[in-house]
Amino acid sequence: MQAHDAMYIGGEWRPAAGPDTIAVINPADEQVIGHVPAGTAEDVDDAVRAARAALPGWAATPPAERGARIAALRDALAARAEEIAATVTAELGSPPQLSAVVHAGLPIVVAGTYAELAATHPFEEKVGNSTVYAEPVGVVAAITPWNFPLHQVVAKIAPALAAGCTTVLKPAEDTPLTAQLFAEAVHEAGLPAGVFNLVTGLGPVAGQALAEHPDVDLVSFTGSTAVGRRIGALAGGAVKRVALELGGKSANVILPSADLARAVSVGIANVMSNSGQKCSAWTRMLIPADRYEEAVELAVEAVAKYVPGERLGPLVNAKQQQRVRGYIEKGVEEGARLVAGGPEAPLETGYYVSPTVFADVTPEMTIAQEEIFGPVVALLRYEDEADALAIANGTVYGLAGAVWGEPEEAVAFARRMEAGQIDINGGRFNPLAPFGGYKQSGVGRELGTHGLSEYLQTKSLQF
Ligand code: TXE
Repeated sequence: MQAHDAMYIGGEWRPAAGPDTIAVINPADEQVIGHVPAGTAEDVDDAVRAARAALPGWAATPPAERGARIAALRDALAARAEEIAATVTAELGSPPQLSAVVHAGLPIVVAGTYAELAATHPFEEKVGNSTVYAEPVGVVAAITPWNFPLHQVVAKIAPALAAGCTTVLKPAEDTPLTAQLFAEAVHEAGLPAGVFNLVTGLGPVAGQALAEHPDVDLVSFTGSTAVGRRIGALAGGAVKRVALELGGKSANVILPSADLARAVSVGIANVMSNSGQKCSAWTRMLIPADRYEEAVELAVEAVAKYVPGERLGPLVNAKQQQRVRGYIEKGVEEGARLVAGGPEAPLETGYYVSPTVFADVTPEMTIAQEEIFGPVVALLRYEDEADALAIANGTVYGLAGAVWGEPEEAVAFARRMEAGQIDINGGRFNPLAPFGGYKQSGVGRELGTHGLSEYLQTKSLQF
């Protein structure tokens, strides 16, 4: 794995201000695969200055031309798809198939949507006797997590660039190599110097410095609720724009009219994919009481396919492994019935967690309330639809969900759920559909025109 020992700032790889580095570890075998610089406030300042200097030129570039540059970025990512997939597998531990299709494939699609939206979005509209201009917010700070190392980056940087903003990225310390590949793609695509800048580093140092920087106009953060709250408070204090994409505890609601076998197997697959490290994972399965035991059997059968080290990758680091194993112990302590998996590590090497299913989970248990972020599914029973709705809406989160059943009933139920994105009978991913949370799952939306609007502010001229 070729790591840069520099920051990408102002269109070039510059040495970091300080000597410290961060070791990047392959979570499947615990081997160090590279080192990247641990950025400081000085590097962040350098990057923000470069972004500020590039702003007037990029903001004034015609949107169609910005779209053409983003299309070139998409092509540069596509040309590197294999390298990206291999890098994600090396630093996140995801199985090669998942890395190729999702981790490398999805961001290419998303970048393509913004190449097009930049060219077609109405940045200028007549409203009665006014002309309304959609203008870039300014310098954007993007702070991203490790669970989708490239997607999280593209879902912020592509719409920001389409809007005419300039950007500084601080990627997660666990997955900086994929971010460096992204910077290489930006360079190859010929984006003007300073439009995109990369500072690798630790969250509480480089991340914090970026979030607090007075010359940043908008902070877009995806990560833990704890850090999201702090960033939200900082942004509120400085009266600057903020977008927060935080945790989830999504409900997979199986109505009596559903195809139970399909709902259970797709539901289990949803949580096992990326080893459960997905804020939108349907971690609570809600099952009608009279079909409950049947669903438990189906879930146990479905989860057996996820063999650690084969179809199921490790968790990203030892801390996350410990955290998830702690939640499994908590589930047992609080009286849930373990029907698959458990807290013991399934393999000696690598940060693996056994695919785990809990039955007899009640809504107030910790494992039914808190985000676990691992391959752990809670099976809850409900008596009637009102009960199902109360359970589904009964957490502080509201990111995603699923409903299975007769289509009209399923839609009617979904409309009453407090969640931002819900799949009906399986659904199909749509890169243009807005993604983001109700309640404490966050503020703002990503993807499509809603994602673009986050990076725009309006000015109206009256005639
Ligand atoms: O998150 P952090 P962690 C949830 C998930 C997981 C938990 C902890 O439940 O178990 O969070 O994960 C940067 N100022 N999600 O510890 O610390 C950090 O460097 C500015 C959900 O990895 O929030 C990284 O770039 N930035 C989630 C990013 O924040 C700071 C995805 C996320 O790391 C900072 C990941 C600070 N003070 C975790 N401290 C999702 N919504 O998809 C850290 N960072």
